[in-house]
Amino acid sequence: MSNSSIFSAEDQLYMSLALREAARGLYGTMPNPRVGCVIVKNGQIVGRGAHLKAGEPHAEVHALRMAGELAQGADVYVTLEPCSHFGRTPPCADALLKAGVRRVVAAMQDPNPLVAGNGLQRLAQHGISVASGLMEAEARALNQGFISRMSRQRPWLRSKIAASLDGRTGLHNGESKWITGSPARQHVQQWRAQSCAILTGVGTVLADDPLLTVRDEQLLTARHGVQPYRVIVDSRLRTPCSAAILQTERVLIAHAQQLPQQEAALRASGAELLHLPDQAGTVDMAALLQALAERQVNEVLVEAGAALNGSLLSAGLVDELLLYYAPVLLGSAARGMFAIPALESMQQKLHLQVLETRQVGSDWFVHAKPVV
Ligand code: AOF
Ligand code: ZN
Repeated sequence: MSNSSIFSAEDQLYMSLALREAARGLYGTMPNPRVGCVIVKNGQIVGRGAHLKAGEPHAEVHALRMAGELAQGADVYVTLEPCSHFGRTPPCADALLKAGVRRVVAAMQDPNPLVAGNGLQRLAQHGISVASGLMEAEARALNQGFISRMSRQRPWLRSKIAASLDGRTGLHNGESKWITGSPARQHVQQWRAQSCAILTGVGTVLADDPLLTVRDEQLLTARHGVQPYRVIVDSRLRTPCSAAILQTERVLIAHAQQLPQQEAALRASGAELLHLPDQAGTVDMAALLQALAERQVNEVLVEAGAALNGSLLSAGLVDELLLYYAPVLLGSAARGMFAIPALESMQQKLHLQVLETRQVGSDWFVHAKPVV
């Protein structure tokens, strides 16, 4: 393959359009990656397409259909290496060969071990000019969850926290509605909508009785009407069968202790139970994430209290922090953001890289990631 120096300004332009196509799948392609494709012939765009839903055609197939005969001798820009395997759909590499394209430029190799370079290799073996790595960072950013599942066997995990400016998430008595305003809460709907699962703790279920669903109709339609899994970390099975969340579908309860009666009652209330290894009296978080990856969960949004956020952070399992700060103060008797063991030296402080800060309504959004 090749490095970026061989790419022209036109290549950049067409790949950026392919990335824009790919973004159309932000809410709908899971568990598949978001992929876009643009086909260019004699300086004209003759085909474009996006993968929109698992089981439906891949981006290249949509773009080839649009291009028809014009695909012969054309250049193809695709945000992920064309697939070479028979999955729910036949290989895109074969469709491109059949269409007689001249050149294929991919933004990145497919991390799926079933493909992993084979798609581009197959094209090259048939005399097609291939290149990879154009706008790779942008392409990876669209599919961090899929890449994480394929390469680390665990989902990409974001912790969302709404806090006061003094870093408090609720009063000492648990009251927390509402700290941030409705624009911030609408913003969170988008993070929920692009996630395969929302993770919370039983403490939050007991205190707030939340649903953790995607409520925005447009976003839910973009997800083909399917709610994300809601996963409750509940080591000792304290979730009451009357919890509102059990009135919804796709609820998983991750537990460590085995309590056959409660298990049966919760199953009868519609939940699916995931029995996981016990780690110091609570569910082993790494095992939970692995179990979610096995269910093809790419992106997890954590909406939980200090205990769960703290244990995920301490275990090094938090990939991003979505922090919404309201311009209010709750005082030091109120609840904090991360329950972690006391630090004994400033050298132990946890460093963050801030990716973005922005005002959302009257609140402040800080997008950060732990520095590992
Ligand atoms: C592409 N173009 O637009 C996408 C690709 O089960 P299937 O047939 O839908 O295959 C899913 C796999 O195909 C997925 O895991 C990833 O490796 C690749 N996705 N490939 O050429 C696309 N969405
Ligand atoms: Zn494909």
